[in-house]
Amino acid sequence: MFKFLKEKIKSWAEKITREKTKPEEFPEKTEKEKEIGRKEGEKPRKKIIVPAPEKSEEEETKSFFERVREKISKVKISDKEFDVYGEELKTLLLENNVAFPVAEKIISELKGKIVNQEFLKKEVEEQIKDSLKDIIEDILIEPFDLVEKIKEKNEKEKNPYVILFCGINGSGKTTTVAKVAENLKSRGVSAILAAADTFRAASIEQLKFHGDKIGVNVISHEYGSDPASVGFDAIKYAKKNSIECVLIDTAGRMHTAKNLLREMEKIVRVCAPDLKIFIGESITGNDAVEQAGSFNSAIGIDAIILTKADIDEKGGTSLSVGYVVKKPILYLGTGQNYGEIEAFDKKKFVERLGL
Ligand SMILES: Nc1nc2c(ncn2[C@@H]2O[C@H](COP(=O)(O)OP(=O)(O)OP(=O)(O)O)[C@@H](O)[C@H]2O)c(=O)[nH]1
Ligand SMILES: [Mg+2]
Repeated sequence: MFKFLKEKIKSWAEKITREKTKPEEFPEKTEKEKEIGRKEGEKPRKKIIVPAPEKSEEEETKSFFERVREKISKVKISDKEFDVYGEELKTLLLENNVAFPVAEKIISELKGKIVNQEFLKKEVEEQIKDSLKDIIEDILIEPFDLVEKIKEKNEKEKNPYVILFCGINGSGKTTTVAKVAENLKSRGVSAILAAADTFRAASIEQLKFHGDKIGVNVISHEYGSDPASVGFDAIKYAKKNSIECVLIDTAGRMHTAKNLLREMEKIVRVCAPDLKIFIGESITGNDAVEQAGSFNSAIGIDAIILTKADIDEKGGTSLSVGYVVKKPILYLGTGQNYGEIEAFDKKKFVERLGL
């Protein structure tokens, strides 16, 4: 993820320390001067060989300090200098699917943290990395534990916890519903699935196939029936049978299709879900950010799951989508099998960036 970020920071640190070490008042020797060992026009000096005097202990110590002085001496990064690195960083972030406002925020915060601060030369690289790490950890929203939320509601209201999954066509909703249900089951939470995608051909069979595989019941109606009533019936069934969590799968819909978003509003009104999860593909960058924004305006999403993280080499979607809609990423989908879902972890994310 964030290809070349580590390498970039290393090269900046090298430039920053090198440029500050170069003594401006001593211009570089020309090739000829290097060859003859003196300035052009200067008379050659006689070589006088003086035997090296014995060094006292004090002098040894002094030269040792001289040697380390280079390493521990300090540098400051100027405003002008930072602007060059800032531009490079912006390009790198945008190339890695980071949304524009997020890239701008990272750069302005990094500027605030490192410009005109004194750093030890040997620590420049680490300082830049640490600053970026703090900024990125701050941007990411801390996810909550789903099982805790479910148990909380079950205990307080003696009612099932209802989760609605939404997103555009093919983003991975149905697969994720099955993954989450299997994950809940493995953690001792009973679940039921609602086949509220009554629109796409074979969608009900697809969910039933998953339900059979993971051993979780599926409530379904006919194709073409009202998706809100499928969700409603599933909740009724869960209440009657003391099932702790209802997961409602919905039909994929473009975030720009107003009528389909209105249908989504109806499902929300009828089913009153405790959690509305937007499912986006991590490979799509700005598109996922835009989709999350539209679904959020239409129904007010509470959390995000990004699928296909296993085929995402960039990583910028994770950083941008939560920040733009101010909602946490709960899980990353990391493959096509049920077990291939992992709880989103901020620390792990920055580690993967090499920070
Ligand atoms: N590699 C990978 N593939 C995934 C992941 N999640 C889902 N898929 C695949 O993406 C494709 C679409 O998944 P679905 O779950 O059917 O997507 P959907 O959003 O329900 O699709 P519609 O109902 O048609 O809108 C399938 O081939 C899944 O196997 C993931 O985390 N990684
Ligand atoms: Mg589906």
